[in-house]
Amino acid sequence: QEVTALLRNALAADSLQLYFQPQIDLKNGEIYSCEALLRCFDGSSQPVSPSIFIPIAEKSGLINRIGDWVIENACRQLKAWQGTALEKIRVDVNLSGRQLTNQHLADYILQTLYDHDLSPSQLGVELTENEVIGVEGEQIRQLKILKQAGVHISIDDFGTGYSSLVYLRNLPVCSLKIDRNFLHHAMENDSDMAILQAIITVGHCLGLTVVVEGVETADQDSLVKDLNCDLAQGFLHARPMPANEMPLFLADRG
Ligand code: G
Ligand code: G
Ligand code: MN
Ligand code: NA
Repeated sequence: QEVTALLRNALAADSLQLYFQPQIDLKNGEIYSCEALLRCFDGSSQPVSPSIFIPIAEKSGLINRIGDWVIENACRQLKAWQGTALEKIRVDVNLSGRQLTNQHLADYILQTLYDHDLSPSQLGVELTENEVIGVEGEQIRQLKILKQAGVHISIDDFGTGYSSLVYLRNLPVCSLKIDRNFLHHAMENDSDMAILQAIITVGHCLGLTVVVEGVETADQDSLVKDLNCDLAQGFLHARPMPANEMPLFLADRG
């Protein structure tokens, strides 16, 4: 109840904010994409974590309004970056499974991109494995419309859901984002290392881009390079940051 009231107020008072975390291309160190992560400021110095308020928003149905806010504001930010060093960057937003049950979602996303003079290839959506496992019919149709238009589609937290890979065959997917626990365990345990390697191989065999999350140390970074991963996301390279810190972050990397 409390969190729901907080979110309603946040939507009204504009105390929601998107942070952005760059993804590093491991072949050349360049940044072509970043993940948008929602923050809710309630007046205290630290924002409320989405891992607290997103599940509550999903239950109350408020997630659809919040999801629209995220899409709208990702597009606004992309538009603001046009004409700067960030004009080519892609922003990936997290979607809740519940948003996919709205049959106007794909239309809404494409219309919002169009309204901001953006190409669909500048936006991506991330869905967790657990959220896409049960999707069927109408939801797959929505994802297909998005992918056909050029929107990038990623499976998030890959490896934490059911182990069946069959669903990947039926889904229009571009990237797999391997959950950070696999990387962290692989550093300590040979079986986990084997699993991580196998996931990367499966991703590549299916023609997908493989992103590893949670890269925190130089050792982890060289491991993911050795394992032929495509992209790395993690605190070693960058923490999620407000939009206005992104230009400086890029400039500092040279
Ligand atoms: O940024 P952080 O690690 O605190 O995020 C915690 C969780 O909240 C992650 O699982 C992330 O995917 C989720 N999350 C962050 N922003 C959004 C959002 O805009 N929409 C949805 N549905 N989930 C989000
Ligand atoms: O579930 P999802 O992958 O969307 O969650 C992304 C979350 O992971 C973000 O909220 C971000 O704060 C967090 N995150 C990003 N990089 C790292 C990292 O290197 N280590 C840890 N522990 N968390 C990270
Ligand atoms: Mn994500
Ligand atoms: Na993830």
